[in-house]
Amino acid sequence: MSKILDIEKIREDFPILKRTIEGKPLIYLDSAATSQTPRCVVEAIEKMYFETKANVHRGVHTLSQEATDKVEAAREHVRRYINASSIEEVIFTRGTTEAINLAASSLGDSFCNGDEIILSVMEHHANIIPWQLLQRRRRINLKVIPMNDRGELLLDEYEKLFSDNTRMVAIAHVSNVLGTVNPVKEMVAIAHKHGVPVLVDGAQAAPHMKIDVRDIDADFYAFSSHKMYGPTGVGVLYGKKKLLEVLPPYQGGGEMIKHVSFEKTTFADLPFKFEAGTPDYVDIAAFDTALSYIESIDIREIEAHEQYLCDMATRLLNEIPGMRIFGNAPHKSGVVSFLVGDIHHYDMGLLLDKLGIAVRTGHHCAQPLMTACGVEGMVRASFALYNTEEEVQHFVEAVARVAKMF
Ligand code: 7TS
Repeated sequence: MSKILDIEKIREDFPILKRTIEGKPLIYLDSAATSQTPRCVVEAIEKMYFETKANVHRGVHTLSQEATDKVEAAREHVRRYINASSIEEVIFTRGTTEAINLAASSLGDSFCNGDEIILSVMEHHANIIPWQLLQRRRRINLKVIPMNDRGELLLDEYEKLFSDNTRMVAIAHVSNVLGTVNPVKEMVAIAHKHGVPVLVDGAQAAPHMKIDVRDIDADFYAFSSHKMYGPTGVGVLYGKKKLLEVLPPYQGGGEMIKHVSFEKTTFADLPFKFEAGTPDYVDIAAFDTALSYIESIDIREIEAHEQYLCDMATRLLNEIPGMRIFGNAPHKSGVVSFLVGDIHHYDMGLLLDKLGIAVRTGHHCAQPLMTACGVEGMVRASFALYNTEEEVQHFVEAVARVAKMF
């Protein structure tokens, strides 16, 4: 029995969990796609709209200053949360996808034909396509770290991929499909030995474990608020100050400049150089509340609870005849991806939905990984702090029931 968190009390914070689907209580097992949002975060959004809505970083009037203070307080909170050295290293974006596009686009300016970027086979498309788009501007090559049958990256093979032309490594901290927690600290150390910077895609790590960018020594680290009980439309790109300082801006527009003339424009200091236009300041302010919510529970307890549910789901699912679980690394975060016999993932997802259970089906925006696993899609259950043992039990019974129908 998991005694780690007072789940019933936590569930009270998430009104959506009281919903029914097809007359059945909702069992939400798709938090890796997007997590649900506690009442306090929605209230923070409402309060901002009703009391403090004004554009930020401009205007001397009180509302604008209050709104600016909230955004900058959120930035300081993110800094603390990931243990960055300074707020200049915290850039707000629309999400992980935009954060990686920003990094790839700005870094790409200095890449030359023949340069190489190392990615892994388990990357989400958000950490593949921005680098492929760069290939339109520069004839760079992508090299791919392979994995073993358990879904662990092969570090020996990784080391062999480095050459004099390697300019960048971009890897997921946690796979959104396999749940593998990659040894990013070790992988960063290997890259740094070769003088190569590393971008870590933390979209699936930041909601589940303590992130310390300085301990990992990541050069860039990207994540999304909406997977961390926060609002949609907000993400973060952390970057080491000395690297960000020399990168060109990603987008141009208001608030990212020092001085503009038609002859010559100079850019604002960090982090504003990378934040063109009006940011999603309402949601950034509410992200601050989401981080406080996580801290009020303690990320280590959340991690232990999710680990417990994941282990339980894996053990019970494995008892179902024909079950194939993808990703069996010893160090896994809270997702279980699977197929049963030759039941199409889409059919499984639809039938589970009829039983009130929300899972994700398909290629999970990781088609190269699907190809490596020899499948077109999978069913994925992902866990968050509000899921219960009873839900896992119901979910496994439902999968077994659907399996019997075919
Ligand atoms: N990187 C990883 C590892 C992800 O899992 C995702 C989203 C992203 C990047 C992109 O994040 P976004 O917030 O910019 O969209 N992953 C998923 C998923 O697994 N199911 O839906 C979205």
